[in-house]
Amino acid sequence: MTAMTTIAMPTVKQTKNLIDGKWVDAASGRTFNAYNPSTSEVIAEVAESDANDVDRAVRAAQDAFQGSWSKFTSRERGKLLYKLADLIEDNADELAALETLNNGKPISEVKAADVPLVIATFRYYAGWADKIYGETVPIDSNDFFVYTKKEAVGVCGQIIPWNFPMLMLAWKWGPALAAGNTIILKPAEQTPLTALRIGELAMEAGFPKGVINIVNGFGESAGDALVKHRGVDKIAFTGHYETAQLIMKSAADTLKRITFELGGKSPNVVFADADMEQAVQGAMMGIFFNQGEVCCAGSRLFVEQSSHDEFIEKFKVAAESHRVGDPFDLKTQQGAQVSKEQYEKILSYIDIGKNEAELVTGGEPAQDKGWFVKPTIFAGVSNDMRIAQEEIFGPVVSVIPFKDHDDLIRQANDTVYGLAAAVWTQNISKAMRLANEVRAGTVWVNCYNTFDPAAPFGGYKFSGHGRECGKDAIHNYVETKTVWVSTK
Ligand code: TXE
Repeated sequence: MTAMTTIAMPTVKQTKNLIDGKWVDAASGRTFNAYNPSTSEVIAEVAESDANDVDRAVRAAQDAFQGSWSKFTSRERGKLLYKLADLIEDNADELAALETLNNGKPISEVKAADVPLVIATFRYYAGWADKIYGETVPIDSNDFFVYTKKEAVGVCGQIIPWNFPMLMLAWKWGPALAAGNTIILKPAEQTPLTALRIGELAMEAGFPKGVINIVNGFGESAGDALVKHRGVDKIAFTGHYETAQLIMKSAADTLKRITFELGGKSPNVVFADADMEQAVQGAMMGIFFNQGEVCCAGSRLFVEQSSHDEFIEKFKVAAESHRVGDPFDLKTQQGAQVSKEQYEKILSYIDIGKNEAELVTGGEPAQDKGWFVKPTIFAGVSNDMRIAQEEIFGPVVSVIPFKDHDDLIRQANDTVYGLAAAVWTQNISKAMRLANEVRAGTVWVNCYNTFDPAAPFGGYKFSGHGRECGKDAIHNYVETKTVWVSTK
């Protein structure tokens, strides 16, 4: 590593809550620590919100929804979203460094993937703002003119995770703001810093006070208060399905609209006729991208029996040459896991794996300081093992051999999850048959982890409700109003 290839550490400027256009401490005055996962050092103390802070934010969001924001035309809302995208672009280097500092992911990936996708998402939804409209309805009478309107749902609570802090914010804010809602964001307690910087940029862009509010804090206090608050009309959540189950129960009393983007145990399928080099790279990208902290990670790698041994050999070589280390080094391919809890969770699953299956490579921390885990491959896995069924959310992959298409589909669908799947083959019929039969919200054919704000993303079964991105995400943030006009 040379100084030339390493990016400088950013400074942390904002640690407060954003409520009603002002940066404020938590009402209790309490704070919690934000960490640098690559050193495990504390980098900031952030306002720790409770129900009081959430209540203040909800009132601000209600006032803005009924007042200033309701006066904005759709195109004016779009203009603000374009402006926010421009400001993010102007401050891209700082945001990228802040994301790496607080999340541990490699700066090269933040610059190549996270930041451009965030900007593209805001621009995509800026374009939608004046294209959200209803229909005229041909009912069975000439005595009425009937039409529908699409109206904003209202105050939206958005609870996001720590694996893509900026991108999850953009996926939530973009459609909500385009459709005219107001927002209370609860960033993950592990990674609040980039959300706060984007909050500052949103104020600079000119969003009226109360339209965008950010309350920092923990799920059981700040998150739960948001879910239970009567003034919140909708919750959008990304995280673990067990948390989603709690949220669903807590939201029942107020019958809130809810959408969920949850986890996965996605099958990444390699047929013997695949281009092996390409499939190995696809397997690497599928599981080691973002330290494996990806909801659609290809964590179950199904390999056709006849090419299994050749594949494992090549995959092992590739995993062992994967560069793990300082995320600020531009050459690093895998950084630190986000938190001590996540690091320990991954290591405990590795222990389970060592008892259940055969360790091919990795299986231990990658360095003494910080929360780094070596790229880990288990072979000889059967689909009913815990490492094949439970979401590890780290750089750990289970390789499962399969005999033929029917054997594969049965196993691929034998999971509670249904977020994504991928297939590597040179036979288009095989690929399309799999795409038809797998129960998953996204299917990649000879590619993995490709994203675009225009392409819907979300899950079947325990992987979620509703879709993010694309036109589909707009549906999450609008009510349909039907108007009957008598023409007699
Ligand atoms: O997730 P949580 P955690 C998975 C992954 C990971 C595991 C645990 O397997 O190892 O979940 O991670 C907020 N009411 N994913 O504990 O708890 C919380 O503050 C309201 C997959 O971090 O789901 C944070 O903002 N909110 C995933 C957010 O929910 C609550 C991404 C996510 O936290 C809450 C992250 C409550 N009772 C983890 N409890 C994906 N699908 O991308 C917590 N929160």
